[in-house]
Amino acid sequence: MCIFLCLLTLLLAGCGEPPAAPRELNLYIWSEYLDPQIPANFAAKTGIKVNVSVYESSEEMLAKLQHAGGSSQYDLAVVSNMLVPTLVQLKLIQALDHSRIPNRHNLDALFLDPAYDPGNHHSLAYQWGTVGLLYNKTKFPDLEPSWGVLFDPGKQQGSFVLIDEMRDQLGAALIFLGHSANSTDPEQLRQAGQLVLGAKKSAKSRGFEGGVGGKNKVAAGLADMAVVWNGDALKAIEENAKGELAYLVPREGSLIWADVMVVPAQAPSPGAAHQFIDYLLDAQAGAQLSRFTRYASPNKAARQLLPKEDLENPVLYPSPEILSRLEYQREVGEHVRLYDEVWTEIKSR
Ligand code: N2P
Repeated sequence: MCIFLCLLTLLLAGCGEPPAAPRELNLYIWSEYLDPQIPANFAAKTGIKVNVSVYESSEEMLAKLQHAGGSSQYDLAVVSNMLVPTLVQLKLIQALDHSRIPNRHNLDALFLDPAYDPGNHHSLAYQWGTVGLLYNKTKFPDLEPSWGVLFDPGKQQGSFVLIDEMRDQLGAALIFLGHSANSTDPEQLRQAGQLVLGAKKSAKSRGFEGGVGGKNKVAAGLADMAVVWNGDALKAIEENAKGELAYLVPREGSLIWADVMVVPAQAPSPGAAHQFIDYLLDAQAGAQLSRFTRYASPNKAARQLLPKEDLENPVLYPSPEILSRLEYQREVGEHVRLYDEVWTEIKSR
């Protein structure tokens, strides 16, 4: 009997192997960008616990990966697609093992083999969206749909928050001036910098906020408008019981961006990271993700499970008219130094 019980115990314990170490996955991601139920479901399915750390700007994320040990601390990061070439060049992320991510086929063709990451060697799409203005439409029912409400002192109407995201805020100014948001012309960038500095110094300015900060200020009534991303705007619009808030893409145009999943170079558990990437690319999980983030899904299988109201909501999925005014945000290679200089100058004055 004893022998039988002992054998059974050994068998159940995995033939006497020491119990497996608790499996964990450290994720680094923008704030308010993951339904907490998703990691809970993933843990129930796989036994892997997801520890979520958040950031509010690409600048903060890059500094963490580059100088603060982030590339050996995190297993998975969700970052702007435009930063992928830089992260590869700086050897901060590793190649993905596609054989462990069969659900990658759920992605829309648009996000497969993209220019920022040929062959998707290092990244797979997470969500995509636009840059625009969240504003109080009760106070400003006829708000001019123009970046001029920030950049033209004659057109400023209410108090505003600028976005603490270098490429997005300078991109908006470049577009207002009629230039490309990916300009590498030093003179155009200087002009854009002057505009942003002027906006910062305006009596109507409520300063810079990273990530969800601007939408939180508008939602709390601490500012009349803010430069934000559409999903965060939609969350604020839907949470505002009085229906006072709206989102617009200025008539001069704006930026369209995508965020992607990457595995940091020295990730402690790259296997778990691949498992979670594959889980997030599942149709059900992908639909759940976009229902929570209020951003558009790059996952065509997931989109089939999303409510019609979401797919037809132009804040979430820009209409062809809006799309025609949007410019894809691209990386600018070594010219990013120009952006950094102009941005540092604005922030320090
Ligand atoms: C969600 C932030 C979206 C990231 N709070 C924009 N790239």
